[in-house]
Amino acid sequence: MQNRTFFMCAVLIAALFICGCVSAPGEQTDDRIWNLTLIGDTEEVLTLQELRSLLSVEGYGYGISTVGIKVGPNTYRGVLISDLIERVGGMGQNDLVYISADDGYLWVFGADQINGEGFMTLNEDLKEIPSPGLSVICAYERDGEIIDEEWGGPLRVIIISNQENTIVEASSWVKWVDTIEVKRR
Ligand SMILES: Nc1nc2c(c(=O)[nH]1)N[C@H]1C(S)=C(S)[C@@H](COP(=O)(O)O)O[C@H]1N2
Ligand SMILES: [Mo]
Repeated sequence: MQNRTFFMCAVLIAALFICGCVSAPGEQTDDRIWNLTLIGDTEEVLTLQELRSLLSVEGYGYGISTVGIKVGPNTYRGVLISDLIERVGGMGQNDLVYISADDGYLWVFGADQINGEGFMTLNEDLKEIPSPGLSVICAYERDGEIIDEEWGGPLRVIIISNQENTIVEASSWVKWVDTIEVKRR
């Protein structure tokens, strides 16, 4: 009888692994269904899984909301917005990039910002400091974990820095990103 119970448990655990309900430690799974639409000279729709297969970058994200609440620092991983834009024809110096979400939120970035320039950066005492290397990414991982919906996941715009203690304004950190569009001017 004991043998039989043990056997049934082993079969159950094996079945859970096979159906993906249990994953091996350190393995990232994110089976959420999400589409990211890129619009430029051409159009492309990427699934979450396709986005995660692209070349990614990592950095520190430390934001401050308009009401003065600091969030971070955390590490974020994602794909450079500039790389995504290249896939649909790139952008000129005068073009703008509209990044939006289904809740109606929209943030407009200039070409310099897409390349990490022209953002205000602050130190821990909220004094303005010269900007270190910044990048604007479409993030899908925060501190090595998938980004939950409450935090703006599965995809959120994050301005990342190579320095842990650099604070940027978080109003451009669009949550639940679903469309990135290049507007020619
Ligand atoms: N989709 C979406 N993204 C958004 C917003 C929003 O209303 N909708 N608010 C923005 C503003 S103004 C700020 S300050 C931060 C707030 O981030 P938090 O909600 O994680 O604190 O998210 C930004 N991203
Ligand atoms: Mo805000």
